[in-house]
Amino acid sequence: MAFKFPGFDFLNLDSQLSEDEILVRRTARAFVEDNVIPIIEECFREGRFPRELMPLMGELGFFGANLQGYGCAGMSNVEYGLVMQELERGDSGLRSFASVQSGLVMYPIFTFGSDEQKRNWLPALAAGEKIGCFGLTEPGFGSNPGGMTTRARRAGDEYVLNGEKMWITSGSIADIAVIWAKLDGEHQDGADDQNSGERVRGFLVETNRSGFSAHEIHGKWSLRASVTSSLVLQDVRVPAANLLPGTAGLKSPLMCLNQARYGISWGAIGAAADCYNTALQYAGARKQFRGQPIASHQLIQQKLVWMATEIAKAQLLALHVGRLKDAGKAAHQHISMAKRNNVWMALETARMARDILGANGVTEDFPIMRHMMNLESVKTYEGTHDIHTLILGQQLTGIAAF
Ligand code: TGC
Ligand code: FAD
Repeated sequence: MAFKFPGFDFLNLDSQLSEDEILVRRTARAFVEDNVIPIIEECFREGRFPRELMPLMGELGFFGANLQGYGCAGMSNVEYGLVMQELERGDSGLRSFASVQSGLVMYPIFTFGSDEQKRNWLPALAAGEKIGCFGLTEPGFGSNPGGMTTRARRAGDEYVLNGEKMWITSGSIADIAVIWAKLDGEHQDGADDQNSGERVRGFLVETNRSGFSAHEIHGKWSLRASVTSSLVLQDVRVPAANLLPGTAGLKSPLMCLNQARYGISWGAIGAAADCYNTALQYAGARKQFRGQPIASHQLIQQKLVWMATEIAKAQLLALHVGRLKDAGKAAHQHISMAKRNNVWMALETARMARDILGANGVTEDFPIMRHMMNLESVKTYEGTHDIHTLILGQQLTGIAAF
């Protein structure tokens, strides 16, 4: 049972949004209401990614929304954030798909790619006709991607790639994989093999190439409406033209992560607002002790007030970072603060909201437990909560504690 979602705007933040921004949010909210809410519990239960929604999402301009040209919608970063907020109100898995397609596949092609790569891939990715994935994490290197062992070796007019990637969103449904690998042959001393990211480069790997295989990871209790896979690259040969020519070191994939982390900071607000709204409505209807609605009890009100305050603060943070990003002034540490805070806030909100629903809260009749399980992944991916703590700690103290 899903209560009608009225949005959340305690601080009248809509007064800070332009008409275009409100229109974009309305469009994304209607898309979620009409197309996602009716099917999402079943998708989650069945472990099914709703691929059938991709063409419509493409038509609505949700992929690569904040990029210009090549069939992209050319939205501002705030508009892009509002889309992510609405998608994650539906389900984190859908927002995940859009984050990867937009921030981790289209953004690197747009930013580091050749004209030919942009022309070949961006329009089809924007339309949702082609699907992309982003391979950075490896079985042995998650928080520390600089240690990656995937290698690319130049052989004539080709590169040969070998390695394994893990936990890759959309991996086994992707047409194209952005693979991060260390380039062999430039430094032969091996001294930087352990951890340096200097030799990291991005490659476009068509997933039908010989030696490439993707294997779906089953058994997740989180993001069940999203595909997660491992990738194996065994002597995969790609033309030299598949190197993303603008990539230069670990900084390049980290720049992509900024795009996705920024979107998550908005998305988490959507999940939190859905949990809060469900708890508020439920508390008004559910009666315990002397026929009183549980909303009349002080401890319930305290929880609702905590949630509403934290969601409002998270909205301010996301909007401010979005405005900074639109002005070209967002540092990656600003984005870390927003991702870290807003995902934590959403997970705490989901747990409190679940509590307010009592036993009903653990069922699929309400969206809270699904959001909560999803948010456990969101807390971990794109830099764990604690890694963002250390990024911010480094910024404050000047000391890297990784
Ligand atoms: P470090 O030496 O600190 O940095 C290397 C160079 O990069 C610069 N830099 C950044 N630049 C842009 N954006 C950022 N966010 C940046 N962070 C660092 C840095 O200034 C340096 O530049 P330069 O010029 O000095 O060379 O690198 P390190 O190896 O010590 O690692 C730093 C650390 C731990 C912060 C980083 O590796 C990290 O962020 N780790 C977390 C890994 C992560 O987030 N993985 C995400 C994988 S993708 C994913 O999860 C997708 S989920 C998608 C979904 O379904 O929604
Ligand atoms: P680890 O790095 O092993 O960390 C384990 C624990 O140790 C964490 O609590 C961490 O905070 C802590 N820790 C690690 N180092 C330190 C330290 N120095 N100090 C203190 N604590 C530390 N990756 C991709 O490349 N592409 C994707 O599309 C993608 N999609 C994903 C989808 C899902 C559903 C999930 C769950 C993950 C996905 N990931 C993806 C991987 C994700 O980015 C990693 O899981 C994440 O970066 C953490 O890496 P790890 O799981 O190896 O944990």
